[in-house]
Amino acid sequence: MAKASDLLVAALQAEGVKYVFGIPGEENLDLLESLRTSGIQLVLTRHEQAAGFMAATCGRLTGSAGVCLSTLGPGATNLVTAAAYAQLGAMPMLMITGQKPIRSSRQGHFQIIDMVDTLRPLTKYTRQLVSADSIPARVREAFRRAEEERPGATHLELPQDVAGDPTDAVPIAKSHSRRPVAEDKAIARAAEAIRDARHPLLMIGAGANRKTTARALRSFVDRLGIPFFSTQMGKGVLDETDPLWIGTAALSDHDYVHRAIDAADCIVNIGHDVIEKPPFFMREGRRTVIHVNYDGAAVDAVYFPQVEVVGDIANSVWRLAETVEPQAHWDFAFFDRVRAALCDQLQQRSADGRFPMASQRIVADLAQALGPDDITCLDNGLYKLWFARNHRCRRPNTLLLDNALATMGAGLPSAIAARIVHPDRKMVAVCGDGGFMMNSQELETAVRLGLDLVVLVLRDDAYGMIKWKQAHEDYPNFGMDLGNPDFVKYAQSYGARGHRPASADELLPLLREALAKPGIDLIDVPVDYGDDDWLLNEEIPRLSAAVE
Ligand SMILES: Cc1ncc(C[n+]2csc(CCOP(=O)(O)OP(=O)(O)O)c2C)c(N)n1
Repeated sequence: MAKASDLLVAALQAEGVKYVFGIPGEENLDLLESLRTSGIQLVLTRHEQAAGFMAATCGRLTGSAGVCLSTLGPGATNLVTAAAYAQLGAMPMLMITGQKPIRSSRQGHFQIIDMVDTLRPLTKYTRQLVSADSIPARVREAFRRAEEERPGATHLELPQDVAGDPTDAVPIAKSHSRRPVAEDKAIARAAEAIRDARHPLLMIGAGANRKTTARALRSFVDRLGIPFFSTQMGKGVLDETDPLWIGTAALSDHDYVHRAIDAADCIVNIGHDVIEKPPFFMREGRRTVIHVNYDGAAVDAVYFPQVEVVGDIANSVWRLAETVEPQAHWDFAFFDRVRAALCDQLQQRSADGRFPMASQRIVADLAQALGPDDITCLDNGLYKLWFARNHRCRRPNTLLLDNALATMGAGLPSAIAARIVHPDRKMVAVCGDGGFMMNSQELETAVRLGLDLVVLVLRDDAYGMIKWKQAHEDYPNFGMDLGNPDFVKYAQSYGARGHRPASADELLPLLREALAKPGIDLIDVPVDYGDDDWLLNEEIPRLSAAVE
């Protein structure tokens, strides 16, 4: 007879799991042994939070739940931020945590935290596995919930005594279900609204970032020629070098894209996820908004779409593309002028020679060094705004950023996971000196796994994003400056290579060289955010307002 932990591992295999990220404790020893003899790879990390970020990123890239593992108590509480990251970011992830024996224990409450309840607000499903025979159904349900729209985090707790229980139960096979599709009448109504508009505009949100939806959107845009913009997490679903692209809603307002939004009389809103800041505020009577999503619109003061197409997004987009014909009265002339002006502005500072470097130059240099399928993983800091706004993605999921929890510390772990999932693609993590140090220990994981990665650490010796906001609000500089290790030596101490350019012109050759070599290369790039406030709050609003 097998034991419960073998059954759990068999159930993971039935779900197609290839990796489990985490740090086991003594309560997981049965499970660890079951993993050892399975085909699943244990990716041992140096912090459970990083393991959670990695599992969530696996889920984000594949659509199948990534799995992470921890012991009870302190290991499990270290997963809390990663649970929030997956849950808010709609990334399918299953957390498996250990627990003391539940039938009898001689250790009092040592290390015991009620993780099932602790994780309740941060998960779609959280259960203790109370018997071996309950494992097949619990695991299947945990995967179903994690992967079903809207995806998110789930949690199973395996107590030490249950893990060793004998069982002859077998896993439940993965089911294949199709999502319901929108009603014909809803498609007809939306089609009519698009036809009747003079300046229709397409918005691509985080929920549109699914494989089949990207294909459907491509044919929608090719057939109808309607210009599009995206939110930060909708980036790359459509090629942003396309002549119909008119920007990313990266700033809250007063950017070029907002001029186009203001001029649109119909916005087809594909896959908007309320977790992202609203890319536009509705005003009564100004325009028709068509909500195309898996679920109905959660209405609030700024979002109350008049037309809803609820059902599988890819299917709705296909059917809309087939139902609507391009209309002679559609007028995209202003959108074209917005796009031309935006593309001009995106060149500003792209070859700037200042050192410490301008973020816009860093974004431009990285774009030159990477191919269209290569992936950039961002941590959170001021530079994220510039990458979201200025970087033009060619393919889905090639700029992995977190505009949901917007946590610091996920840049390096997400790049590690992305490289594991896509060993054929070049991978770059871009972190601030603050965010990098929150999970920099994972350099050891990357070196141990023999991964090829480039890590850019943008060094301003401060928590720059908050320092910028502090200055913008006229507070004196206080509490935001920090010291750093010597990042070159720091990288070397892990067995990675460390580099520090001495001028702006050295960055691009360094990047190319690092990307061409196997192993881990860290590049310490001094960054100058000195006039970002002026650029973001005066220059871009002034230039974008001038488009006629
Ligand atoms: C875990 C976490 N702590 C704090 C914050 C708030 N926060 C957002 S950006 C930021 C500063 C980031 O500094 P750094 O990583 O050095 O990047 P920079 O903005 O300087 O480029 C802080 C403290 C956060 N988002 N996540």
